Amino acid sequence: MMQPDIRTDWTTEQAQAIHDLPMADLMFRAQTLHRRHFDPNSIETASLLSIKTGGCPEDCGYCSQSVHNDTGVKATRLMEVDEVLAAARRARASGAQRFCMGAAWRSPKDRDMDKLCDMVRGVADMGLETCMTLGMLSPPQVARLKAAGLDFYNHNIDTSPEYYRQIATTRSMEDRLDTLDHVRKGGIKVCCGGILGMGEAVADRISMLVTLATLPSHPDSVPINLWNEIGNTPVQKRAKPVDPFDLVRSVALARILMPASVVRLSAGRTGMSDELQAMCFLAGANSIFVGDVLLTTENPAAWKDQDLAARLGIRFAPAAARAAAIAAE
Ligand code: SAM
Ligand code: DTB
Ligand code: SF4
Repeated sequence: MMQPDIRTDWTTEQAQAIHDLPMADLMFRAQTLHRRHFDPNSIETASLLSIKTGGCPEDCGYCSQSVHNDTGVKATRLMEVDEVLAAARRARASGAQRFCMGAAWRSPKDRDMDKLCDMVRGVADMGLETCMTLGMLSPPQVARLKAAGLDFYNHNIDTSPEYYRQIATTRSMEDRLDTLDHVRKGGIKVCCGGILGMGEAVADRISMLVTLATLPSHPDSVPINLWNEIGNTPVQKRAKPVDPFDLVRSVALARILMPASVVRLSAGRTGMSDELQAMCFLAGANSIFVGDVLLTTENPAAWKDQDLAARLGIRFAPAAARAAAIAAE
């Protein structure tokens, strides 16, 4: 059932006005919506595995895995299914609820599809939620992954439509939106967000969130990544530190524009203080990646996340279950 505070007709002006509210008003509004749709003391955990690293033909200016960026990341072949399943088992044992598999491709080759589908089936059989990020997908590829049991597909718009060309040229925002369309129409849940700190203006962050919030339906998950420094990339040259309060404002705006979506505080947590992460959770972030590495960069150690959760009285629990419980109240 569509709920009254779920809107897909947000304007940039409305979003800007919310973003610029005095912090206490912004946080109150975000918290009110957060508590209406989610248990505010629960956080979802996802684990990432790079199933095919480096050697990517795309020129995304932020990425350690692009052949256009001399970052020292070694290209690997697609992992074997049993290696992936062993990693998923370890992730489950360490408490992850979702297992996300990422490949550095412009798009998967049809010859890889059998292996990818076997990975999805194997991970789903372990009782983990499944997510993949493989680049652009055609509708038949979506249908195959859906039939194998893929729950989520991650495909970020990364930045605003206005700033996009500064970040990547081998693909367009329209290409990204097309894949998102295929994924949504194929019945796989959409995970879509972007990166802050690539030298964009605050207006670009607002525009990116409005773009997400005005898709035909809101992404089920919205990853907010903070630029994780990668030397020798075009983005490293233009990157500007994000004012921590502006990060909180972006998280709160994501929560307010897309109240029933899970907002994931994704890359960049190693550079955030505990207090900043706590403010992001108060502003409506309710998911994190757990595990020592993301794809090629560091993530906080498990003990640090467990310690922070304990100090804040946060439980790690799947979002779907608690959203259903709240809807049934
Ligand atoms: N090839 C696939 C694609 O482009 O969709 C998936 C992999 S890609 C690494 C997944 C997302 O991670 C990117 O869309 C971007 O938003 C985020 N990301 C990549 N490098 C990052 C960095 N250095 N800092 C923060 N986020 C980053
Ligand atoms: C997303 O938005 N963030 C994750 C996931 N989707 C695939 C990836 C973050 C990557 C950070 C850079 C790296 O580790 O290479
Ligand atoms: Fe990196 Fe994905 Fe861009 Fe390839 S398509 S360069 S893996 S972000």
